[in-house]
Amino acid sequence: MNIIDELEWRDAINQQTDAEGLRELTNTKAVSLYCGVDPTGDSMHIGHLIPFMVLRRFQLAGHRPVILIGGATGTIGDPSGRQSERSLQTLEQVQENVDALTAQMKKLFISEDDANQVRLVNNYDWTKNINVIEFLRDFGKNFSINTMLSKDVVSSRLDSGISFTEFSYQILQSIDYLHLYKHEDVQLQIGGSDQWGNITSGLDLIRKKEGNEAKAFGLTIPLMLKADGTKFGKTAGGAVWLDPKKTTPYEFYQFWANTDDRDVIKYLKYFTFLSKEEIEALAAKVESEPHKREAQKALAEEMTRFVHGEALLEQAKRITAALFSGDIRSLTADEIEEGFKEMPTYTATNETKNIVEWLVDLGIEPSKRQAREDITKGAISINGERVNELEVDITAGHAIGGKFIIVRKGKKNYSLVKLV
Ligand code: 545
Repeated sequence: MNIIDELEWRDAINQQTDAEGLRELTNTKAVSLYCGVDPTGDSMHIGHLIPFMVLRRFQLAGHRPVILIGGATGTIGDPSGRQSERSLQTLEQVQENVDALTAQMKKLFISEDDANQVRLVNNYDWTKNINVIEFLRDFGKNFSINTMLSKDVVSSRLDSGISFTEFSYQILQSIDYLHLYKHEDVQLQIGGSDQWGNITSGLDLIRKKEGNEAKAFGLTIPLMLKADGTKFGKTAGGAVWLDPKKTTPYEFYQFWANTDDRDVIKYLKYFTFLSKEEIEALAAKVESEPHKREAQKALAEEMTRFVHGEALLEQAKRITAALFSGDIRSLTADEIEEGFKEMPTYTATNETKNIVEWLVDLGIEPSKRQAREDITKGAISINGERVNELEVDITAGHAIGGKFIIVRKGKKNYSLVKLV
């Protein structure tokens, strides 16, 4: 299947500058293409990942991806999709983020096994030496203020205001595309739908400088929408980050595993590298036996493996299974910390105490009477083992890895007790 046909099947195309031309080009040669990211933070979240997954699809189809890290553009910040002016980051902050994002990109997209390697570039390299006269004469002269004002990014800010700095952002991104077109043979820029204005302004610059027959293209990817109308990629705890310190692999796995039946096939097409046949088989399962949630499991596995690797995927699955079966003892202290991050947490000292008193002192039970009742009816488990007697003592020996005791009240109410 041609890559454009594949993207169409996956519903991964929003706009294209020349659909026919791009289909033909991708059929006749290995095309170099790029997507950029600005170091405005130290990690991407799953929303940022989308166009880079598309970049990888091009790579798997034999094309040549370039990932651009915006060391220059990141010092300004893209006004696209924003209602208000950004505050500038310090140059040290930008550099730290460049380093963090470069490492993240390398981990995700660079593998020695790939025949056509990803190239990583930083626009600071060709932007830092442009002086102001050159900027205005060689580049500025090719931009019409009228056209710039008409772009969404700028027109939507005319009331609230926009600085000359942010207004000029599109020129910097255009210089990048021109540079990569001339020096790296890049003929396609892709990005999320918010990047349409920047991408087309780059194409205008290329045509002005290199002639109208210059063969260069733009393609954007739609924003992901959820069936229930809420914003994609957000959980109660905020965005779903790729950095395991911000979103643990277990939480990451759970995010995908909790996908609504109405969204899961859409996500499988959009995010995973599973084939059309595999996804169609999973779609049939959603219809015939939705309770098994096989499509959700496949999605969670594919995504967690892609972002965190096989070992952390296995760990996320072990935590999931232990929480489901109640077999807490099989987990290590690290796994408990990860799996119980979002659950109510209490701290206790390691002195020995009767369980009734212990539960009440911690605040897990409101009263001794309630604690006794729950224990007698078998509703309380410690580390996955039901406690039926009132005369049990909780000691330091209960702490898994010397650190954690897990209390379960009823079927699903877990609490994490940390010993200090
Ligand atoms: C800079 C110079 C270029 C080409 C592109 C750029 C970056 C671009 C931009 N992209 C967004 C971005 O977000 C910050 C991430 C923080 C870690 O601002 N002007 O850098 C997002 N991008 C991915 C998608 C996007 C876009 O990285 O394109 O649409 C989100 O899905 O918002 O020469």
